[in-house]
Amino acid sequence: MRASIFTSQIIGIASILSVRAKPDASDQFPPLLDATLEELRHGLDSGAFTSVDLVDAYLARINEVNSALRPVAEINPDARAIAAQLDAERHSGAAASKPLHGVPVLVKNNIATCDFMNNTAGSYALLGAKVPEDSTVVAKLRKAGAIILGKANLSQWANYRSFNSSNGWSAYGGQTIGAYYPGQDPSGSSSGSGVASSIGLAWASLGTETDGSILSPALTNNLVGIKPTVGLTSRYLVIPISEHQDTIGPLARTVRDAAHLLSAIAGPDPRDNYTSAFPFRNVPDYAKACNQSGLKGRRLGVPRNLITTNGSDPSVAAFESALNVLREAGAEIVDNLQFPGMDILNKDFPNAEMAVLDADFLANLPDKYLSLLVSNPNNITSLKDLLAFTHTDPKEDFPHRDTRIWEQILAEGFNNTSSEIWNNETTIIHLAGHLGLTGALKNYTLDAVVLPTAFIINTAALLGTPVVTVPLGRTPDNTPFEINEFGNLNATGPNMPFGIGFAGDKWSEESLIGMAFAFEQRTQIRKTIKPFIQPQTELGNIVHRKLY
Ligand SMILES: *[C@@H]1O[C@H](CO)[C@@H](O)[C@H](O)[C@H]1NC(C)=O
Ligand SMILES: *[C@@H]1O[C@H](CO)[C@@H](O)[C@H](O)[C@H]1NC(C)=O
Ligand SMILES: *[C@@H]1O[C@H](CO)[C@@H](O)[C@H](O)[C@H]1NC(C)=O
Ligand SMILES: *[C@@H]1O[C@H](CO)[C@@H](O)[C@H](O)[C@H]1NC(C)=O
Ligand SMILES: *[C@@H]1O[C@H](CO)[C@@H](O)[C@H](O)[C@H]1NC(C)=O
Ligand SMILES: *[C@@H]1O[C@H](CO)[C@@H](O)[C@H](O)[C@H]1NC(C)=O
Ligand SMILES: *[C@@H]1O[C@H](CO)[C@@H](O)[C@H](O)[C@H]1NC(C)=O
Ligand SMILES: *[C@@H]1O[C@H](CO)[C@@H](O)[C@H](O)[C@H]1NC(C)=O
Ligand SMILES: *[C@@H]1O[C@H](CO)[C@@H](O)[C@H](O)[C@H]1NC(C)=O
Ligand SMILES: *[C@@H]1O[C@H](CO)[C@@H](O)[C@H](O)[C@H]1NC(C)=O
Ligand SMILES: *[C@@H]1O[C@H](CO)[C@@H](O)[C@H](O)[C@H]1NC(C)=O
Ligand SMILES: CC(=O)N[C@H]1CO[C@H](CO)[C@@H](O)[C@@H]1O
Repeated sequence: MRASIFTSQIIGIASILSVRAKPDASDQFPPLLDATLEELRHGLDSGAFTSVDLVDAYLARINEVNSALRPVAEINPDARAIAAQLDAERHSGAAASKPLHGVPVLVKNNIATCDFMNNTAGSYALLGAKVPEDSTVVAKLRKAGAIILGKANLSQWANYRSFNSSNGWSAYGGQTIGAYYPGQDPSGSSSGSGVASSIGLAWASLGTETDGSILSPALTNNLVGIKPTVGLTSRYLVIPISEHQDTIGPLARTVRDAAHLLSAIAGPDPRDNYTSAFPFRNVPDYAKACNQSGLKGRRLGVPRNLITTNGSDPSVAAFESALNVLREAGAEIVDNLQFPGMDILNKDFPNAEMAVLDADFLANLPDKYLSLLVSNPNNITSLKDLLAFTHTDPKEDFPHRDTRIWEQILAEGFNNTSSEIWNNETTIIHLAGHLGLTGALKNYTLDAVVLPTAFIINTAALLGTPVVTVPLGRTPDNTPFEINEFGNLNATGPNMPFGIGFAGDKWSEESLIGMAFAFEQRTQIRKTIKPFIQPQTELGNIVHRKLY
């Protein structure tokens, strides 16, 4: 941690200067733990600070905590130069049309950037490999004016390697740890994106989800997360697991900020054919959906059989109170629904999802990523190559962390054109859809379903449908801590955040964001939950140091 005496000396000296220079400048330094896009843009546009200041402040904050928490795997060596260029552009008036102009963002380390940063999914196998261009979502971020500050650590291979690893660990980035309790399991696989956004190491971050990897770290790290409809955001040059389920989305501190980030990355892309189903003429301005009345007149279903825990689970207790908030905001709660298909799926077809993911990974990893590399120093062109590399390089921590998912895939030998896989897909759509989410939305004319987020993740993953999660509460101070299965993190304990999830049909993000916003504005739970560790550097320290 930064030495606090040093910080306070700088504040002490500089605040005198700032009073002389610009009486209200310090009012324009939003605390970086919570700073919103609106606050950052206001400070940048009014000249209270520059994008270079902002990059310097975030880099200092990362340096303060990264050895303890490991959320960041790489820093963009160009970040400061890009910020300087954007500062110059702002002076020439070009910033107005770019919604994220000069604002630093982190991206998960499976989303490729065509610059000096590596894209490795946390493995040494891909270190030094080069992509032909930016991933589509990163190209869009740059077009919107964002600064790619660095790469966020993740559960290695987005958690598609081992049956016995830990959330947030990768060979390349080390073990990510959550900021709300000593040794907190950060959840995964977008672990670094979650921890970094939660304590203000950037404005916001991108994660990816196949089954829970945005929503779970978002709820665990006291954040808003949007898991978009599969096909709303392009997967081009993002290291895949499954074309059926992968999607890229924001982890941010407010619904409005997450909405801004979603609009920046959404839209059709000829290089990802799932985006050809994009139904809108233009990319929606999702921030416009943030409406205090977003819950008014909405019909929200509660599929009780998905809550597979009892009433003493604090997230369930908080959810019961939240239902009253939703009612008071004008929503109609259609309670005691069932998704019978999810019980059948869990009981009779427990391996259906993994059969599809396995077949997809085998086909998609080489075709949609490895074969596109323009430089591939370790000659990794197939899952077989990757397995061999991982078994021989000691940094990959094998066999302490196994490779059983890959061994299973290669032993099964099903590819994505096998009829068995097609049968699994149709079974999933029938059970999770017709006898689950899509059936209930239709049968009861619902706008969405609502649950403690953890319980809706799987249904939405199977169907490729969207979910927005918002902070709902935290575990009480007297919660006993419990070690995770791998034995290196606290899986439960006091002060661990959880969320409420709004789930709807494909392409219903605007409506879900409206509901999430209306809930967030009425409850403002994020700010009541405090991290036990956070960096101390603020914009004032950076700006004032320069004045001095
Ligand atoms: C990317 O990896 C190479 C090693 O192959 C390393 O030299 C370089 O510093 C890495 N880039 C960044 C931005 O860390
Ligand atoms: C879990 O929390 C306990 C109590 O705060 C702490 O002593 C312990 O070091 C933590 N465990 C890990 C693995 O960090
Ligand atoms: C994309 O291509 C796959 C495989 O050819 C196909 O199954 C899928 O339906 C296509 N998606 C769209 C939205 O066209
Ligand atoms: C918010 O929603 C209400 C009710 O649907 C609508 O009348 C109002 O115009 C909306 N406000 C904004 C700012 O979009
Ligand atoms: C209820 O859930 C809590 C928290 O998950 C757990 O500690 C407790 O053992 C459960 N009780 C029963 C009766 O299942
Ligand atoms: C199978 O995977 C290949 C390689 O990514 C892809 O081109 C093809 O469209 C996929 N087919 C199906 C039916 O998913
Ligand atoms: C990769 O392949 C190239 C060309 O065949 C070869 O020169 C190089 O030694 C290989 N690298 C590794 C690490 O096997
Ligand atoms: C993980 O699995 C491997 C292979 O099954 C085993 O050798 C290793 O001991 C396991 N590690 C842990 C920490 O359980
Ligand atoms: C897929 O598997 C079938 C047999 O299961 C085989 O005939 C076919 O060639 C395989 N296709 C690819 C692209 O590997
Ligand atoms: C799912 O795929 C597996 C192969 O991984 C196959 O054995 C099984 O029959 C399939 N299940 C269904 C419901 O088709
Ligand atoms: C919706 O209605 C259909 C037809 O009555 C029924 O088969 C299905 O189970 C219902 N789905 C849900 C989730 O209620
Ligand atoms: C930017 C940064 O701090 N990267 C670190 C991430 O974690 C690995 C493993 O602990 C370090 O080697 C990197 O320096």
